[in-house]
Amino acid sequence: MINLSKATYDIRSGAITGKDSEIARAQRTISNTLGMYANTEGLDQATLDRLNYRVEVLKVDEIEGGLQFGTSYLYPGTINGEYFMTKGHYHAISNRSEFYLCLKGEGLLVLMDRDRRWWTEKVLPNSLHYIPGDVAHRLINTSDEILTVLACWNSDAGHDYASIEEEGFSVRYFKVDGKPTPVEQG
Ligand code: PAN
Ligand code: ZN
Repeated sequence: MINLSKATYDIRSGAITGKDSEIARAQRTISNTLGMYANTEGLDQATLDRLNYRVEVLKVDEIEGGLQFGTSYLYPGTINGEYFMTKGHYHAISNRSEFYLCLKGEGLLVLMDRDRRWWTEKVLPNSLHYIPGDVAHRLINTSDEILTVLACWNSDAGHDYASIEEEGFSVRYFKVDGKPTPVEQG
């Protein structure tokens, strides 16, 4: 059981502090996430080594009724024109929902239901997003700064990445003439 008496949350930066043993930190470089981009030809080593995103999450018990709390930091950039993004997932217990709250940066939250219908919500400082169960979700950074997003979700939800790895999202976003432009994938 986690004791949060020493944990703090900096609402400006998203930083979670507390006992190291109670905070999980993970990061993904572009080389870790290559498979999700449409075109990865011609990338140099410096690009492959860039940070795509990192997360900080409190290590709470993954029990029914529990809540998970974390911050995602999505870096700015494009891969052959496609904006940096998170892997995206459904929840493993599919009906589990989630809140996102943007602290800094600008981007899009791409949402997709089980029938592959997609829609987006604009993510910008203080925007609050409710992600219902059975909806896949992915963040896209369309700005030049780190997109920082607080997330709170059912701690037993789990992450189903495999469905997205196999089928992808039904839309991708590219920077065309400086603007986010959707390209439907079917
Ligand atoms: C978020 C995400 C986080 C990283 O905390 O896990 O933004 O994205 P991926 O998990 O898709 O790599 C969340 O949605 N948790 O459920
Ligand atoms: Zn989620």
